[in-house]
Amino acid sequence: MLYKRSSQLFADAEKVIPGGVNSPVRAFKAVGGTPIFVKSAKGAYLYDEDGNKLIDYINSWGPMVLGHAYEPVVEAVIERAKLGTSFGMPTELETQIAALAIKMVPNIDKIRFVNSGTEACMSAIRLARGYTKRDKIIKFAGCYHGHSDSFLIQAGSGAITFGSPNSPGVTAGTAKDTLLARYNDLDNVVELITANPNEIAAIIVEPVAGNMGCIPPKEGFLEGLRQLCTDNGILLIFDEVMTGFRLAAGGVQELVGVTSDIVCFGKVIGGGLPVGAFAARAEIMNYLAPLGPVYQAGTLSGNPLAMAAGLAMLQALDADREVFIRLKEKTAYLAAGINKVLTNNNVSFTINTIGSMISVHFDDNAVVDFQTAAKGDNETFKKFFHGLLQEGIYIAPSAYETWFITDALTYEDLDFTIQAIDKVSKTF
Ligand code: KE4
Repeated sequence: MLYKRSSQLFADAEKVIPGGVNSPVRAFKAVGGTPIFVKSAKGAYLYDEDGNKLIDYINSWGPMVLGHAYEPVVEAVIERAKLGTSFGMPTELETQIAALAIKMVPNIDKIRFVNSGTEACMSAIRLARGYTKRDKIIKFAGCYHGHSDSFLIQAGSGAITFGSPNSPGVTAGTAKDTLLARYNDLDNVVELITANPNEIAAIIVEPVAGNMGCIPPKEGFLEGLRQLCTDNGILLIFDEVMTGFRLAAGGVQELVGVTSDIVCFGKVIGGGLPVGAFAARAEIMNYLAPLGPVYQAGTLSGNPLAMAAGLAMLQALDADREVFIRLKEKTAYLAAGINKVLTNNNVSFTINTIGSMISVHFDDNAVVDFQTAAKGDNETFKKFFHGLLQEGIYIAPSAYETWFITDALTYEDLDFTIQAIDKVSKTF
């Protein structure tokens, strides 16, 4: 596979865009090399600027759960664009997609649309703080909720000190209100709650973590968070930007039967256009302006094109609930195949998977939190990434990401991928 034109395009991009990309993970910093520039995509395949065809296991980091250029979504956007692209005024479309999301997702009465997952999570935190009149939040090391200041925090030494900024530009004043816990560690959460009585507004969690690779919740973890929040007047926020409308129609709340107080969405809900959303029962959502005192706004929130794409996507998923079973079966088939070939080739690895999310970690140990995810051998991962790329397979350019399976993948694609992994892993 040659990437001559992508390399030239990247050099051009670097002159006018910081790092040549509009989102850092695209720059291949974790794996080396230069990013692939996409010309087009259809179904399970990307077509890059050098004429290469790649099987896509990222699918825009999750949105393309039914494959790229999914006909009903494309048609909906084309037809809607002819009617005007943005008004800054309400449209019936917003009510239609809101009503459908509320039908599909448990325990929500109202939903507010925004333009990204970051905006959804940022707004959910503000709403929780306004509703509870408390300042602090708990998040988990390795969970990513977008680039809002409150989330760009890493643990200070020890488990119950305040967070410290892990990005310049985040103030100490902001960091002090973010407490960091270890994922899948309820005792650690109890420590934080005990050390900060009546001060914690919310616990925000990826109910299935996807930003340290894929890390499912341990048995009882989410149930334990639910009970701790209920007992301590804390709002439980499920960040389902990745998992929403992907792991089940009703997301992880449906999958595991644990309800959050606020749930955040992104990715799939926009059908590939910029949409985020946050939702809750009415007594919480009614705290939002213009009804309540918590301010939140956006010029392009509820944008008609984005709503048309999201509505077409949700309608397709709602009409064919079997898709979630197909996605799970395809992912399980892929996981079994990878397990077989990596075992045969004496590779140290762990595969984490749930529903249509999967990640491969080059370490024998169980990967259950950020600390264990960080033990993966990144040099092997880099060989894995580039080896697969040469075979025409595009996986996440970072060991701390999840692969997103699309229903457009065929079993021939999966077999091709497994054979490529067999070939590449023989070189480790
Ligand atoms: P956006 O602002 O990127 O739409 O969503 C932020 C976000 C929030 N919550 C979760 C669980 C997320 O995974 C994300 C964004 N995911 C990353 C991929 N790990 C987006 C890729 C990127 O940053 O370019």
